[in-house]
Amino acid sequence: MSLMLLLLLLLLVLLCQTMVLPGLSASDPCVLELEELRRDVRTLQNKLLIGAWQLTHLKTHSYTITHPPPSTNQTEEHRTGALASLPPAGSLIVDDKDCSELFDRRRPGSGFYRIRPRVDQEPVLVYCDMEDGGGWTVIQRRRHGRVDFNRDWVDYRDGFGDFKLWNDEFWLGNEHIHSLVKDGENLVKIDLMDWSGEKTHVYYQNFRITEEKDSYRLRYGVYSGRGGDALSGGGRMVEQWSASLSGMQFSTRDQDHDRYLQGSCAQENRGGWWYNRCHAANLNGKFYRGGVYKGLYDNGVVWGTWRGLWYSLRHTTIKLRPLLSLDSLAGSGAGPDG
Ligand SMILES: [Ca+2]
Repeated sequence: MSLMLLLLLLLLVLLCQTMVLPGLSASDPCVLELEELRRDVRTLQNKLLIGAWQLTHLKTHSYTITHPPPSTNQTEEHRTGALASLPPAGSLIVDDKDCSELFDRRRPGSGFYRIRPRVDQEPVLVYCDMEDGGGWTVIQRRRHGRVDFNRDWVDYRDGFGDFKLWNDEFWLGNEHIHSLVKDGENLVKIDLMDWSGEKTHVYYQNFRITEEKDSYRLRYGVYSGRGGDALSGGGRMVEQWSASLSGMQFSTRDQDHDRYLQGSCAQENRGGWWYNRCHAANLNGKFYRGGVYKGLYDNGVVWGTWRGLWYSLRHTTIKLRPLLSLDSLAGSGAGPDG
């Protein structure tokens, strides 16, 4: 399948170059078809990458999954409801770098744990998602709209929200996120659920943000998943120009680093985010009950490529896991906790 696509792509490149090069424009059917094929090839490459990662992950760890995999007809409430009985926050004082190290060392259940992304900093309390392959450090969660995400720079830098219960909402904090992703390669997974209980997810490889003096600029690699590449604006060039968040700095209502010269994306969209002019994804936006909303601005909890800009999602989770540390961990003698 992928070989056929590659051959077709090659053929089209040759055709474009030999036959229609002189008058070639962006709207030329040949160019459009070529673009579409390129996207297909990229999608296939992404699928292969994620598949390879999952295989490596399973091989390296050779762990048994202690939780049964969630069945597709279960609601999020049913699934995570079981976590309410987990040990309370702060029950473990450890020096694991992130949830992935903790998972490899002890394989505990999902819950709040102290991790220490940097040795020169105090440990920080995070929610570790130990299902879904395990070892995910959760950096953002929306569940019920009780936490206000329309906040200033300092709050987004240091983190805010509640860090106690299984359904608490929070932003881990840009400084902590930076510490987590500054070394090595990370995979980010974004889990989304709409108001009818339907779920989707996306992956981005090599997710990272720069330090505060560069306003936590966002970088990420290849996309994969079912929810669409909303971080990159949704696909077409026009949307990418105005809504791709790759390379964007972080903005809040009191610090405007977006590319929208006439105003502040953070103020209009009610959240802190890596706005461009402004977005096709706004996961820290305003929480609207029921999904569909109206207003002057598309400022809901939005993943544009899945439910559109005028649908505010019910549940969101952004979580991280290192990719390369899997190999190093396998050789580090990380055994059962003594
Ligand atoms: Ca602006």
